[in-house]
Amino acid sequence: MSTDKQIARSVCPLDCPDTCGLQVTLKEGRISKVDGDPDHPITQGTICHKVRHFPNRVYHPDRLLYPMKRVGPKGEGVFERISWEEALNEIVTRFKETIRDYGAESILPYSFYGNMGLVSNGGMDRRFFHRLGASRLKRTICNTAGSEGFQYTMGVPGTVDPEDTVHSRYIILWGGDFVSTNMHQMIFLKKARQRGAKIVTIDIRRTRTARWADEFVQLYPGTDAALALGIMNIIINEGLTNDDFIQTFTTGWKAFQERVKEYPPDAVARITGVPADTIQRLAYEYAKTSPSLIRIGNGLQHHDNGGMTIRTIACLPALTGQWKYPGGGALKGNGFFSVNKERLERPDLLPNPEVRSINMNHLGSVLLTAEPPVKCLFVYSSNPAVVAPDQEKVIRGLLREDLFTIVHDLFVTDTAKYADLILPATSHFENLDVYKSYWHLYVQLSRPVIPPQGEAWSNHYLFQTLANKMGFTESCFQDEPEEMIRQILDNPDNPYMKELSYEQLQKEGIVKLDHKKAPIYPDHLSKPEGKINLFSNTMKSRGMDPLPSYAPVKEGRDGTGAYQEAYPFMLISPPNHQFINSSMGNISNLRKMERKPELEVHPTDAQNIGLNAGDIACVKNHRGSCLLTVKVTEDVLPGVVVAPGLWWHDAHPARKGGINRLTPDREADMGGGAVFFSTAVTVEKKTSP
Ligand SMILES: Nc1nc2c(c(=O)[nH]1)N[C@H]1C(S)=C(S)[C@@H](COP(=O)(O)OP(=O)(O)OC[C@H]3O[C@@H](n4cnc5c(=O)[nH]c(N)nc54)[C@H](O)[C@@H]3O)O[C@H]1N2
Ligand SMILES: Nc1nc2c(c(=O)[nH]1)N[C@H]1C(S)=C(S)[C@@H](COP(=O)(O)OP(=O)(O)OC[C@H]3O[C@@H](n4cnc5c(=O)[nH]c(N)nc54)[C@H](O)[C@@H]3O)O[C@H]1N2
Ligand code: SF4
Ligand SMILES: [Mo]
Repeated sequence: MSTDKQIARSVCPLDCPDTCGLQVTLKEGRISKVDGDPDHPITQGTICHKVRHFPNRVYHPDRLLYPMKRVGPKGEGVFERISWEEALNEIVTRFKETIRDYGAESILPYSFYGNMGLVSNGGMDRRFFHRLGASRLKRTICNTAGSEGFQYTMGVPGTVDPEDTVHSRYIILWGGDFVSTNMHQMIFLKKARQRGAKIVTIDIRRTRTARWADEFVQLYPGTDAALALGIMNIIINEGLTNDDFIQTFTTGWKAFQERVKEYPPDAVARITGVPADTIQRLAYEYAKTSPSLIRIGNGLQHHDNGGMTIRTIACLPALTGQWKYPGGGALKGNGFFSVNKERLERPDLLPNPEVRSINMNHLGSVLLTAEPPVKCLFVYSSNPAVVAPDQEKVIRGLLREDLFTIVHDLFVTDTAKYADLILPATSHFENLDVYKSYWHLYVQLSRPVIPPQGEAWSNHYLFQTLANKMGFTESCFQDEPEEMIRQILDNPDNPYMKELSYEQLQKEGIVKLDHKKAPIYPDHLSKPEGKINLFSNTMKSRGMDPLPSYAPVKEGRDGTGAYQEAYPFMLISPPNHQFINSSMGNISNLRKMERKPELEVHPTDAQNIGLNAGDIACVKNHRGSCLLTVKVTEDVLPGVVVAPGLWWHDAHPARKGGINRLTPDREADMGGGAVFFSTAVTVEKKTSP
C-alpha cells in the first residue's frame, strides 16, 4: 500500500440543503475518493452518488484551466488561450470605457449558488460591483417567493431543527422530491417511521419520494393553497382545533375562519383533483396526530401563486398547536444563521445608492431592452443559458455583438460559449471557506485540500485582484479569506451566533448554532406582532390580501379547472436525481444514469397525440420549443407533462437548447420569485428531422 495516502475533511459546496461533511482521500496529492464524513452529525458517513463522482469533476478533461478569449462567432465556443494579465487588462479597459460612455449601470453582475461557500458566493464580488457602481442583481431564481410567504405567517425564517424531526409522528412532505434533493432528511424520517410515524407525500408527480412514502396524494399543479385551505376547513368544522394555542399565539382567528369557509371539501376537490374523502381523511389524520410536521419543498413556490401557497400552508400547524412540540410545526429552511450583510457586502461603497436593481429572472428581456443598455455582463457561479427562464430571449441577448460578456466558471458551460472572455475558477477543494446549510443548523469550515488547478482563481481572488487593478484603495479590498470568514461569523445581532468564532471552527471544524438560545417553541414565534399571523397586518399595509387564499396560476388550468385551448398541457421541469441544477450535467457517468432529457406523458395523452415511448416530442408554446424523448407513464396526471433535469444543451436532440426555452420570466406573487412550473405547452410528435 502506498504510504502517501492522506485523509482530509471538506464540505460539499453544491446548492443542496444537506451541506454534507466530506471525507477526501488523497493519493500523491490528488483526490482519489470522496466519501461522507463519518463524524459529521448529519451526514454520518453517507453522501449522494453525485458527489462520489467529484474527482471526475475536479480532474475533468474539459476543466477550464486558463483564461481564454473568443476567436469565433458567439455561441460556437471557439476560444484561444491568453494570459491572466491580458484578460485583466481587457476587463479593466472595457469597464472604464463602458462607464465613460454609458455609465456604470451598464455593467451587470450575474451570479448564483454554483458554490455555496459564504466567502465564494457573496463577499469580495459584492464589494467590487458596489464600488464600481454597477447595476445590482436581485437573486430571485430559487426561493424568494416562498421565504417571503413563510415569513408573513411566521414572522421568523427559522423554525424546526431537522434533527428534531425524528420525533414527528405524522409527516407531510409537500412539494419536494426529498429522496433526490435532501437525502439526509429522509434518514431522519426513516427513524421517525421506525418509531411509528406515517409519511404522506403531496406532489403533482409520483416521485421517488412519493414511492417511499406511506401515502401519495397527487394534485393538479399550482393548487396546493386550495388543498391547505380545504384541510383547514375540515379541521375547523370537525372541532379539531387547539383553541388555547390559537388564542394565545395567533392573530385574526375570526376573519381567518370566515375565509376558510370559502373552501369546502367538494370545491377543493374540483380545484385540486384530490377526492373529497381523501381530503377529509388527510385533515383528520393530520389534526389528530402530534407532533405533526410539514416539510415544505421548493417546488411549490415556482408557481405564480407560490408565495401565498407557502404562506397558507404555514398556517396549518398553528390550528392544532403543533409548534409546542419538538418535531412539530413546518420546516422550510434554516433561518437561524444570518450574516451582517452591511459589513460583508459593503453597499455603502455604492457611488449612487439609487442604482437600478435587476431581477435575475428577467435576464433575457434586460439584455434585449434595458435602458441604459447592459453593455458588460459578468457571469460567475451560475449558468443562465441553461437555468434562467425564457431561454430563447436569454440566448438572443447573449448573441448581441455589442455586449461584452465575461464568464468565470470551472467549465465552458452553455453560457460560457457566448462569452468574449472565459476565466478559470477553482473548485471548492482549492479554497478556504465557511459553509452554512439552508436546512440543518451546523456551520462548517473547509480548508483547501489541493492547490489551484492550472491557472484557476477563486471568486475571492478574482474580484480582489480586479479591485486592485481598477485602483480601488479602500482597505476592505485587502481582506483575505480568513478575515472575511471572521466578518461573516461576527453578527452580534443574531442570538444564535453569539459564541461562534473562527477559532472554534478551526478547532472543531463543525459547530451547531445554538437555537436553544432563543427557543422557537413557542415564545419566539413571530415578529413584529409577536404571534403567528393568520391575518397579516404587514400584508395588508402592502396592499396584499391579508388572509390565506388560493388564486389559479396564470397558464394552464383556469379557476374552473378548464385548460387553455392553445396550450393544453402544464409542463413541470423539476430537478433530477444525478445533477444539481446544471452542475454535474457534464459528468458522463451521471449523464448515462439519467439517460437523456425525457418528457413524461400520461398513457391517455400519449394515445391521443399518437406518441409512443422513445419518440421525439416537440414541446412548444409562444416562447419557444424543446425536443425531448417520450416516456409514457402513469406517474403523471393527464394534462400534465414532466421534464426532469436541467440538461446541457448538447444533450437535447438537435442540440437546440433546453427546457427553459418554454418557461415564463414572469414574477411570482411575492419576492420577485421565478415561476418555472407555471408553464403551459402543446405537445406534438416530431416527424421531420
Ligand atoms: N438531486 C438534486 N438535488 C437538488 C437539486 C438538483 O437539481 N438535483 N437542486 C437543489 C436546489 S437549487 C433546490 S432549490 C432544491 C429543490 O428541491 P425541492 O425542495 O425538492 O424542490 P423542487 O425539486 O424544486 O420541487 C420539485 C418537486 O415539486 C413538485 N411540484 C411541482 N409543482 C408542484 C405543485 O404545484 N404542487 C406540488 N405539491 N408539487 C409540485 C415536483 O413534481 C417535484 O417533485 O434541491 C436542491 N437539491
Ligand atoms: N426549468 C427549471 N429551471 C430552474 C429550476 C427548475 O427546477 N426548473 N431550478 C432553479 C433553481 S431552484 C436554481 S437554485 C437555479 C440554479 O442555477 P445556478 O445557480 O446557475 O446553478 P448551476 O446550473 O448549477 O450553475 C452553477 C455554475 O457555477 C459554476 N461554479 C461552481 N463553483 C464555482 C465557483 O467557485 N466559482 C465560479 N465562478 N463558478 C462556480 C458551476 O460550474 C456551474 O456552471 O436554477 C433554476 N432553474
Ligand atoms: S449534493 Fe447534497 S447530498 Fe450530495 S454530498 Fe452534496 S450536500 Fe450531500
Ligand atoms: Mo434552488
